[in-house]
Amino acid sequence: MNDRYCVFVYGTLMRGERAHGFLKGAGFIGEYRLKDYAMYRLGWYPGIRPSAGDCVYGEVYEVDSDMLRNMDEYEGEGSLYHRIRVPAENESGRIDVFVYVYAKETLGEKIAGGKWNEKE
Ligand code: PCA
Repeated sequence: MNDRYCVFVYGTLMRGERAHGFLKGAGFIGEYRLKDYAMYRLGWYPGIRPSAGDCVYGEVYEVDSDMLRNMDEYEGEGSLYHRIRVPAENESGRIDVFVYVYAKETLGEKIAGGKWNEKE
């Protein structure tokens, strides 16, 4: 299968973060933001949830179905996170992307700026 998918990543999958290796060979599309989502610290990784007026910043990559499957496994798709489709935007426009949204009830501290690599 050579299907391609756009994925918005905002945490450990981002460039320079510990799980970025899952995106080896993926095409970088650009920096994007998700409106009306907020980021929470869940320990060494973040999660996002719908939250009106908040914004989450991340990177969009184009991946194939094998990469997507590997990321689903790493993220615990279906239990820890749900992979859903949302619109992401930046200066050049709006695209539909997949994103991992936190699936559990317990939330950590909100990361007000919405950027995982500026969390400190
Ligand atoms: N990894 C995924 C979801 C949260 C995380 O740490 C990501 O970077 O988008």
